[in-house]
Order: sequence, then C-alpha cells, then structure tokens
Amino acid sequence: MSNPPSNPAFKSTPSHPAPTHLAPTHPATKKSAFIAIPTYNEAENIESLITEIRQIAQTVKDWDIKILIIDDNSPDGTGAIVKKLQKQTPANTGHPSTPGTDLHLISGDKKGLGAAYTRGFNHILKNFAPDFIFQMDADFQHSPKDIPRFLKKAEEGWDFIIGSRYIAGGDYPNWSFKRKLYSWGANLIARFIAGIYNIEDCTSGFRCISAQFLRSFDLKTLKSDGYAFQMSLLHAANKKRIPIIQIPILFPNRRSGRSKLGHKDIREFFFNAIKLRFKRYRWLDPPNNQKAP
Ligand SMILES: Nc1nc2c(ncn2[C@@H]2O[C@H](COP(=O)(O)OP(=O)(O)O)[C@@H](O)[C@H]2O)c(=O)[nH]1
Ligand SMILES: [Mg+2]
Repeated sequence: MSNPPSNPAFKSTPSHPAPTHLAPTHPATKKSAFIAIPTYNEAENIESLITEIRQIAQTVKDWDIKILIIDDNSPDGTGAIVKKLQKQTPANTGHPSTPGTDLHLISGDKKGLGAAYTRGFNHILKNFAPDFIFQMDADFQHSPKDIPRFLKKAEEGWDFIIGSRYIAGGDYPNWSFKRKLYSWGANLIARFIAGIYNIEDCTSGFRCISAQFLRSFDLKTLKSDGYAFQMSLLHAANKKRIPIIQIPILFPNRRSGRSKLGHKDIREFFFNAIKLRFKRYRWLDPPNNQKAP
C-alpha cells in the first residue's frame, strides 16, 4: 500500500508548540529528523553506532539528520564517549555544519526506558523543530541502514512508521526461545488486552514518528516509565487516528553488552495493558493504518 489515509486534524492546541524563536537549523529545502537513542551501559556499541548513523546521514540528501543520546549516567562511561564524538570536526564526520551540532547528549538519573524517551522527546521538541523523531536502540538490533526506508514512508505522508519483526520480510534471527516467548507474549498482551489489534509488532522500539503528533499531547500522561512506553505511545497514536504503517526489519541479537529488560518492566507492561483496555471510549476510536480504506 503506497498512500496513507488522509491526515486527521491534530489537536489545535499542541502540548508542546514548535519553538518559533529558533533559527532553522537546516536548509529550508530539507526536512529534518532527530534520532533519539536511550543508552544505559552501551560503551561497547555507541561509537560504532554513531559513526554508522553519521555515514548514512550523508547519503540521505533530502533530510537533515541529527542524533540525541539520552544517557542515564551510565557507569561504563557511555556519556564520555559521546562527548568525545561531539568534538569531531565536520571534516571527519562529513556533517556540513560546525562540530557537534549533529550530535546531542542529555544525561539524567536512571528511571527506565519510557522515562528516558519522555525526557529525550521533550528536550528535542522544546529546543528544535524537526519534522520526525526516531526511536532507536543503541545495540545494533536496529540497523542504521534501515533509516532511509523509514524516511521514504515519512515522505509518503505516514505519521507513525514501525520497524516490524512480525510482518512478511521481518525476522528476529538467532533469538533464544526465552526471548521469543517474551516478545510473543508482550505482543499478544498489547494486541488483545490493550486493544492494538491492527499492529503485529506493538513492542518494536525502532520507529519514526511525526513531531506534530508528539507535540499534540503531554507524554507524561502515558504514565509508562519502562518498556511499556512503546505500547502506550502506539495506543495513543491509534486513539488519535494518525496514519500508521509497519515496514519489515531484521532484529538480530544485540552486538555487545546485556539487555536491560527487567521484571519491573514486565510487571508494568502487563498492568498498563489492562489499564489501556479499560480506558473509556476506546472503541470509539477505530485505528487508521494501512488496513484503512
Ligand atoms: N537511558 C536509558 N536507556 C535505557 C534504559 N533501559 C534500556 N535502555 C536502552 O534502551 C535500549 C533498549 O534496551 P535493551 O536492553 O537493548 O532492550 P531489549 O532490546 O528489549 O533487550 C538500549 O539502547 C538500552 O541501552 C534506561 O533505563 N535508561
Ligand atoms: Mg536491545
């Protein structure tokens, strides 16, 4: 399906109006995207990931791409590596601006994945005026090479683009049985308890989302500090009936380091799904994604 359903009107009073006092940071002819990457102890991955994203950014001519690392004071020094990379000159980043303007870092206390995304998105929305914001992991389970495919869909008019492991062409090579079980279980819960029936991969953390949608409500109302944030954000997008599409991705095992998914995240995920199920009038907001006429 190549054309998204027509865009619904967003709320007239956005929760985070686009800053008007800021000079545009990219040429008027280009669209802009911010890649938000939460990190906790990703020192072994972060330098090669940022280097690879910068290389991809150079090949995408119609988009200005910037990166925000949301680090929770990782004890392994992830933040220090990012600070070092911020000092790289345009010559060795290839980025056509002054050193570091393509790479931003915020640090805070560790409160979970959802809390980090909430902080990161709010930082971007307050200080910049991008058209789209990506969600992406730091461990190479999300390939920077997929970024241009997301941007193509954004150009077509889709507002919420999900990298999906569970549609034709998507896969999760070499996963352990336990990880498969967690992921299948979480998606069953998100689809059939939280009611996101129209999406096969509700827990994917590789997404490209319109800033206009993210500005239209207060992210704190999602009340998801952990991994449940992915489900709650998608649920909010469904409720607002914005055009959603999935594109297939391969999601291999992390390149280095360990997963941070904990029991607390699993508990919060389950309870949030039940809360979403009983949110009043959910059934009045039919989804508006690729299956819509
Ligand atoms: N800032 C921040 N990042 C986190 C937190 N928990 C996980 N992450 C990051 O979120 C991304 C996904 O986490 P990961 O452990 O790979 O989850 P998995 O892929 O489900 O096993 C990685 O880049 C992590 O470093 C957190 O509490 N704070
Ligand atoms: Mg991971």
